[in-house]
Amino acid sequence: MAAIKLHMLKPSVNNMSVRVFLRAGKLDFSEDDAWGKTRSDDFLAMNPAHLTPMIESPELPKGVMWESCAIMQYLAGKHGLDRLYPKSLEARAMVDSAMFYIIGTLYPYVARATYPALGFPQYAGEVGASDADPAAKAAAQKAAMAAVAEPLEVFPKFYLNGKPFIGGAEPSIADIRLAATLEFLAVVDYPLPAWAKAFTSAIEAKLGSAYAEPAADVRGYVAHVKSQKH
Ligand SMILES: N[C@@H](CCC(=O)N[C@@H](CS)C(=O)NCC(=O)O)C(=O)O
Repeated sequence: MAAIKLHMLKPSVNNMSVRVFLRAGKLDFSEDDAWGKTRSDDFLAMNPAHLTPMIESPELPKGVMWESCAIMQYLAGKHGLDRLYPKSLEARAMVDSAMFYIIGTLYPYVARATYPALGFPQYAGEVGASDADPAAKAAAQKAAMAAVAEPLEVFPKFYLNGKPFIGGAEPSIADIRLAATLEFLAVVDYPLPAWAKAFTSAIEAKLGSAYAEPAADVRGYVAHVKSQKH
C-alpha cells in the first residue's frame, strides 16, 4: 500500500496543487477520487470540514489533514524535499508569504470570477450565492474578474522579481500553487499577462508530466464546461 493516500477531486485547482506536488516530489502515493463522497458519514468522521485535498497518514495526530498548502509544507518537510520547499528560513518565508497571499487574497477573487462559469457553488454571503437577479450576479462576477489583476501583478513585482520562479531557479510549492490557481482563469477567457503565460510555460517545462497529468484533468473539465456554453 502507498505511504500517502490522497483524497482528491479532479476538476479542482486546490487539489491539482497537491497532485502536482506529489508527482514532482516523486513520493509514494495513491489517489482516491472523492467525487460525491465528501459529505458522506465516513468522510465527515475523518474530516468535519468535508474538504479536499485531504491526505491520510497514520502518523498525523488525527490520521488526516487537509488544506493544500499545509499538506505540501508537511510532506516537503517530512521527505526532505528542500528543492520544492527551501530550508533557509528567509527563502521559506517568501514561499509561505506567497502561498498565504494566494489562498487569502488572490484565490477568493479567482473563485468569484470563475466559480459561476465552472458551475461550482459560491460562498454564502456573496452576491453569486444570494437571490440577487442575474444582472447583479453578472456584475459581481465582472468586478471579481477586474479585481484579479492587482494581486496578480504582485507576483512579477515582488515574489518573482526577475527570477523565473518564486523559489528562484526551480519551482517551489508556492509556484505550483500559483500555476494551478491560474488554470481556472481559462474558463472566463481571462487575458493572462505575458509574464503569467511565460511562468506557466516555464513550470510545465520544468515539471513535465508531474504538472501535465493533473493539469489535464482541470483543463478537461474547463473545456467541457466551455463546450456546454456554445
Ligand atoms: N483552502 C482549501 C480549499 C479546499 C476546497 O475548497 N476544496 C473543495 C474543492 S475545490 C472541496 O473539497 N469541496 C467539497 C465539499 O465541500 O464537500 C485548500 O487549498 O485546500
